[in-house]
Amino acid sequence: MKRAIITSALPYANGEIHLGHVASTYLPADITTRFLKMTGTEAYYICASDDYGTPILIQAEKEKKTPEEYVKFWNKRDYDDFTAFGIDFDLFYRTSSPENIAFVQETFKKLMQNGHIYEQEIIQFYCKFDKKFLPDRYVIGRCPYCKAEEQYSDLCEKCGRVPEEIEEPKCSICKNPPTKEKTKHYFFKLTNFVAELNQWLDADSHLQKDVKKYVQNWIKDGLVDWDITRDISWGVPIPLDAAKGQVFYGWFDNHLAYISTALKFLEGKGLDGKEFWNSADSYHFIGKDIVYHHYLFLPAMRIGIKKEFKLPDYIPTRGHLMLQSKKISKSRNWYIGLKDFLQLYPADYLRFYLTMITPYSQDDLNFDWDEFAARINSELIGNIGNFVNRALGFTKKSTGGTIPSADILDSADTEAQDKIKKLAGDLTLLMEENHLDRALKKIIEFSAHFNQYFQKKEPWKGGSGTNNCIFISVNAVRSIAISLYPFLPESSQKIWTQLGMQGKASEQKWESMSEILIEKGHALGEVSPLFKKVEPADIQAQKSKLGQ
Ligand code: B3M
Ligand code: ZN
Repeated sequence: MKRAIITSALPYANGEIHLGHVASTYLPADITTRFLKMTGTEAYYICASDDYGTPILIQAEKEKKTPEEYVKFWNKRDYDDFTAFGIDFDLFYRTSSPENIAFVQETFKKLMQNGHIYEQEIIQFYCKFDKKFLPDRYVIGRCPYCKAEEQYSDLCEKCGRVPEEIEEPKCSICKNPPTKEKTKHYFFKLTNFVAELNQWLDADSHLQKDVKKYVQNWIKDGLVDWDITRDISWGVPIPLDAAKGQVFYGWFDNHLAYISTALKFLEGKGLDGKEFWNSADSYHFIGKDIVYHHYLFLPAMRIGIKKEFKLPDYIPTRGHLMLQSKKISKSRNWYIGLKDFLQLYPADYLRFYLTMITPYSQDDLNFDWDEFAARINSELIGNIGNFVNRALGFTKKSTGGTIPSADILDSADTEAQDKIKKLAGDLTLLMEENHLDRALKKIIEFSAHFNQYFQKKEPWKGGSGTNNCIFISVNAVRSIAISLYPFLPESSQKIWTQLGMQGKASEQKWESMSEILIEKGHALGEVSPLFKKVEPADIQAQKSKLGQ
């Protein structure tokens, strides 16, 4: 049996999940996992909250909570929001788990033994008043490039650059100017891996070509070793006597949680975790802002421990979601929380729209309320919902829901049947190549064909082709239910129930969407409209909320 491990970028346990998070990462990963499971692959979707880092510590301090309490809250809230959106993790764990801490510390020791870690004294900002070193966000000041005030020392949110040295630095806690003190840090020797990283990138693989190209350019420009130490209390402790009070930088430990969480899950099932990992296809779904970490840092660390855990096969990388054509920003309150959205519309509406607008590329995407309404109303409801309801509703009305037997097929019937037979093959190719948007568009095309077929056959006139039309249309509805499952799991199951089928849509074999398995004499279940239209007035209300 084929195996697969799927992960998506680990959300910081630091605030609510919004639409920007789900479009490029969690949704495509969820669709892919559901698809793989239906094809008979032993596939597991693994994720965790990313619990460490200075922003989390600072925010916890502001809210007068311990960092443990703070991340526990967000871990649960994020998980609940994902679940409401139909994101079906096999395990959602945390980077602060005992398993991950042990795994990170072991990995560090191995990297050290293998000559990939060195110590170096560096100068760090220090606050005499708070008696603390001040890494990353603990220092604010003026950006040396764009002169924006009140920017973090590790990132200017105005121009997006990482300041070499921030101007007029201040301690973010007490606002006093910091001093500079010496501290000893550990570095990961990324520069040891240039040859092997190039080899990995050059090899024929499933990695996206355009992403590979710019990573290769970064390597050409020269890599720098990574400072993996932070002088703060919140993080995975560096397991050395000489490093008392120091923890790892969050990007050293977080991606290792892909592995440690997978091992926990697999071993919990009584499987040999390492053996499974190394015999599975691995997928890490990410947004394009963390390419550097996933295409350089992550593989280098795995190579550094002698590939005890194999390198990724797929790192599907997608662009950023904009909202009404403007960059999403939590600090400027320009975003839509996932939880809030789901109070307005069903998860499947959002899954449908986001899939349709998210190509397999790094192009940015745009959430637009008017477009959302138009696509749901015309494509999901006007096309798919319409065909399903028409075919099943007509059958109920004309035969009481019992499927008649087909007679001799005319050319329209044969053409329609051929569409059913070809559907699985067409979709499989697209799904395997990660073109989830194109696969969903194929399903819409399929449904559009059947709307036309139904129209052309005019079964309501009760002519000689009526039985064929019902027989073939109901089977096409079955194909739609199966093919939609990875994308719209709830709606797929609704169609399945209305069809009066046994078992669950999720339990069907993917390939079986191309078979004619509903036989004469089969009885449909209760039939009712699947979807409710999106009302223009409601959309206007949402736009007004955004000041539009
Ligand atoms: N926690 C979130 C981000 O930068 C970060 C991802 C970690 S993936 C190992 O998008
Ligand atoms: Zn201070």
